[in-house]
Amino acid sequence: MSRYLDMVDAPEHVKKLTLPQLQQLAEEIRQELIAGLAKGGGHLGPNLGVVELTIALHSVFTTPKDKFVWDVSHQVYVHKILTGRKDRFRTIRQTDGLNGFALRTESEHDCFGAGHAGTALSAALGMAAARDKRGTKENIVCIFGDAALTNGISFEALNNLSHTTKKFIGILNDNEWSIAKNVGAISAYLNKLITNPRYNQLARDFENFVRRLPKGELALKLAHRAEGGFKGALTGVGLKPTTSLVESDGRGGHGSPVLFEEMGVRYLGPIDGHNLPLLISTLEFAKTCDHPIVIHILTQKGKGFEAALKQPEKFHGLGPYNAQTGETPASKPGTPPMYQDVMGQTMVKLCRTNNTIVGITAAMPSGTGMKHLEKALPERYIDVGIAEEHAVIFAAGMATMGFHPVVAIYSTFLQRAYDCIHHDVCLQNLPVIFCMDRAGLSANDGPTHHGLFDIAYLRCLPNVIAMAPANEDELADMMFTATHQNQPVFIRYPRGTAEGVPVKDQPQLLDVGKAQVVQNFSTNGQKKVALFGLGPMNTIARKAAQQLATEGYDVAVINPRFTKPLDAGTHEFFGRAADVVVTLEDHVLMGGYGSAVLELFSEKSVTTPVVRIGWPDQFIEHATTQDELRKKYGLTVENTVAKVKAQFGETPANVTRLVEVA
Ligand SMILES: Cc1ncc(C[n+]2csc(CCOP(=O)(O)OP(=O)(O)O)c2C)c(N)n1
Repeated sequence: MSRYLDMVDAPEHVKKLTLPQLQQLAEEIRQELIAGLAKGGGHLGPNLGVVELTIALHSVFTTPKDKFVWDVSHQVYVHKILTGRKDRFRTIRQTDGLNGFALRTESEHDCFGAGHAGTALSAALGMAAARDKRGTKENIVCIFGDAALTNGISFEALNNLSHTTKKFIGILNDNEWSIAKNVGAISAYLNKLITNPRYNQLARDFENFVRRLPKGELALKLAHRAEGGFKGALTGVGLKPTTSLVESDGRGGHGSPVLFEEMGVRYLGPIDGHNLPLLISTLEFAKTCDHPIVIHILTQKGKGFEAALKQPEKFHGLGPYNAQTGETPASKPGTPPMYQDVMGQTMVKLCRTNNTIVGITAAMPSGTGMKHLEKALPERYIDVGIAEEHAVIFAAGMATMGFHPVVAIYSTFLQRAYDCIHHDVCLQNLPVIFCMDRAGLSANDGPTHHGLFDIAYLRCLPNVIAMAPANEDELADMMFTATHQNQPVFIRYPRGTAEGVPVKDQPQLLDVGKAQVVQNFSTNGQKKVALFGLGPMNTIARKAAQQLATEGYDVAVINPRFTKPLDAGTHEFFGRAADVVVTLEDHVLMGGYGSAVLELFSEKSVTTPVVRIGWPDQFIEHATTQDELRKKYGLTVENTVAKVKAQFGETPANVTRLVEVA
């Protein structure tokens, strides 16, 4: 039987379908999401939750003229399917395939790219302001999750909204989940709002409007069929605001308990986010509003897939799974642990013996491994929501009171808190410990998630100790060492499985600012090469050393451990002793570890040539695996060997964009 999905190649095709056909389309899209992501994985749960919403949006509005701005934009798969990318959908997050997020360069229907949370309201408001200034009429629709409201930027935008434009449509997609269960007062507030029977009635202007629509009576009937509590039951309802109109000065209703209305934004909801006719009617209504409006919809993360409904956190984003059962493959015996789990388990260990330590996450208990602490010692664990800036300043506050807070934030998300790192932590020299996961590539996520800049953005700040472990045991040692410092400490480590090195029961103190000589020169070698492999690149350095040794090179391998303070003595010693120095880092070359070595050599007048291997000055695309990107950009054993040989004039330089010679 042919599917409606097969006939939909563009948003205008959605508009041609009748309501029952759209409902059938929703079902078909769900099946496509479940089957299509099974092999490569992706953000299944969030996308299953927005199928009806996305269909309704494309039924009512017309992109690219109208603009849809998605917060985080991990939930745009359905939008991609409906905007001409259906045939490439199964390539999502793979090499040369669709990106997993909205991307301006991918489609004219993606008006604003994202990957980090909390940006959509500001971006959409900027677009609305621009539209008003140029006097055009397009609709700006901003879709944001309940967890986006744990983020400060969202509130900065809301604060600015009613003073900026009269025409703005916000859709609050409330499924009660961030990646983990949503936390904090706003989450509790939304919960109160949707279980408050006072709102269990339709606003008169909305009702009158809907009644005039062709299928309006049906939508109203569905909307009125509200029985029992909203939360969980997801019965269709359109809510009455406390005051139906915004005051003439742009402010919300007086004394309104509704947060949005106090911000001068008309609130409508909550409505069942899976009720297609009601969604369509509500969006049609929103289109006619001449004041900013937020529609609060209730959706279920993972709707239509039992396994995802049962485990919303796991199915927020995952790797391959069985499309029938939702089961995920067990890891092969002998697979090393994930860095994030070593970090979480080490936290538990450290907290048990040192009661000044606490763990802080910004809505990422699983991704950072802090869930281990949450489980073992919940009183030592704090989830602040998607609020990286707050997390950092909060930690600084705790540090002033004698605590050693460990803030676990992905390298890429920590960028948002740079001023807090500078102004609140480093300037006051406070002993906050930062565990920066995903330092390096997050291959299938792509440029929004690669953590390639932290060495550069941290090493210029005074008071910083910055380290990078070469394996999981060293990560534990570094965390332990960090708890003995009285200044800010940053530890960067990569996504995924570690090296398979046994982790000692009791971590050891490391000498701060001291590199580890993994392998020294032998005395009789001719061509001397010093390989400085930072963090996970130390493995590549060791392998390259083995290969070079078989070809008559005398190779030393150094694990720098610290990018700040740099071990000046060891670097200078090997710099002078070697004929060629190679630095390897999983970081951009500009301003990174290799740059630090060059600065040192310049100061010390070490003139040995330095080959730097790292990422070039460009945003790195997504790909199926890290190895593919490393190969493409030359962060490999082969390229290291080729570059060394080229330095000795032994083979022509194997041209790779990555490698620079100083
Ligand atoms: C600045 C930042 N911090 C953390 C994340 C990780 N992250 C991605 S999606 C997400 C939860 C989003 O929840 P919500 O907005 O409610 O959308 P849902 O997935 O529930 O539909 C988080 C914490 C991020 N993308 N950006």
